[in-house]
Amino acid sequence: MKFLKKQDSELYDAMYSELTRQTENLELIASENFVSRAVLEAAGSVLTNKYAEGYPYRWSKKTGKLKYELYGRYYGGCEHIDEVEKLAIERAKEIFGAEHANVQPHSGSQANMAAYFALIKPGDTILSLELSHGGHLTHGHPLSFSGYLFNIVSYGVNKNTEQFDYTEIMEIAKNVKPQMILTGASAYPRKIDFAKFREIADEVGAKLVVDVAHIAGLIAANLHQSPIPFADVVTTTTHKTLRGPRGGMILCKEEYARDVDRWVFPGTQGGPLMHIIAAKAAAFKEALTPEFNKYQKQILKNAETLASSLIDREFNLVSGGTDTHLMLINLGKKGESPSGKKIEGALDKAGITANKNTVPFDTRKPFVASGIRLGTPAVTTRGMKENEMKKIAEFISLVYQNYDDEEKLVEIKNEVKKFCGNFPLYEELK
Ligand code: DSN
Repeated sequence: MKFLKKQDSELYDAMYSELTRQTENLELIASENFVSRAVLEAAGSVLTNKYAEGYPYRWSKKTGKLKYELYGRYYGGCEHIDEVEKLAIERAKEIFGAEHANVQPHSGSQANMAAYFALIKPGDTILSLELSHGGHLTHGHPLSFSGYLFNIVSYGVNKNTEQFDYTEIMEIAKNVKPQMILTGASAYPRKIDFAKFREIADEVGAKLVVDVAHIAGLIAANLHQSPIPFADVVTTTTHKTLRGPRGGMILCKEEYARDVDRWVFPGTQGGPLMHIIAAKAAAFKEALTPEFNKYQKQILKNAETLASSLIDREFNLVSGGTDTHLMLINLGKKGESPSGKKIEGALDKAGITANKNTVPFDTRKPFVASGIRLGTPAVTTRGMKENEMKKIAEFISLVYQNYDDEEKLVEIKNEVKKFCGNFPLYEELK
């Protein structure tokens, strides 16, 4: 960052501190990851200079099919940008076996917005997962566009198993008769049966949207059932398990492709972020390699080991464990245990980054919450394996026992820094 350092030391200092934080701390936020240098290069490239409203293709009037050609854009000079977006699209389709991919959504929220608009109308009913049971704000929270524009009815997890009960969800769907059913989650540690959701959607004549933001990498590696054969539209982010730049993407059947495209641009966005689309293309190439497969397998092994080590240390995990990349510690009820907010703060002081999260049937408000969400994608990228997960469980347990002891937390932070030093990250950037 030599130019930035010379021109704007204030900004440089803040950014350099963030690099230090990322390398010295243990990153356990389930939705974060570390991209490769190739992805970083693409994201920080001259492609940020280019406007390219439109698409690198047109829909043929004769055949109704998509045809790559120049002049699908509203700007000149797009001949190279077109190649970049084409690479991203074709690689995305290959990874997921999708009929159509739109790689332009700036984020997962915008991907969701365009997907809903492509399938239903404002005022229609969406049946989606309750936020406090693992859903996402864009799945219907009143403060998000989704809750503002659509009539939202929620399903949750079963009180005993803390997992989906598909018979219960079918009953709710039959009563509600939604126009659209939405599944996928931000904090659900178990696999989701998309075929079951298709059955439910078909029973009530609803469209099915699946938001795979968290588990896209696992799906790409065939370690989780794919929603592609079952969903009308699939949305995702590209930066979580998929390990690309921050951004969104929509995959869909050809019959919805034109509507999806229209609702991304011009429906909800203007110019695509071409540097980010290039970074998506770079990440998608990585996702097509055998190494990526191994990496995803290791994410799961690490999550399993971290979960069982936490259980051995008497932590209570939502649903009793995990079969994905994430888990949720249920700290206990209000008045009987420290809150998620309190433990998140203590972990931060000890150099461990995680986030507070509501647990199903939480007795606290979302900003305080009774849970801590943990994920293994980022630490796995650093090269950590099962033994390190056992050590991480020990760190977490130590923090939990000493959450009010500032001195002890600093001691743990020094240990964490040493531990992370064994797994170099972005060394050449320092
Ligand atoms: N905010 C993301 C997460 O942390 O899970 C979801 O998009």
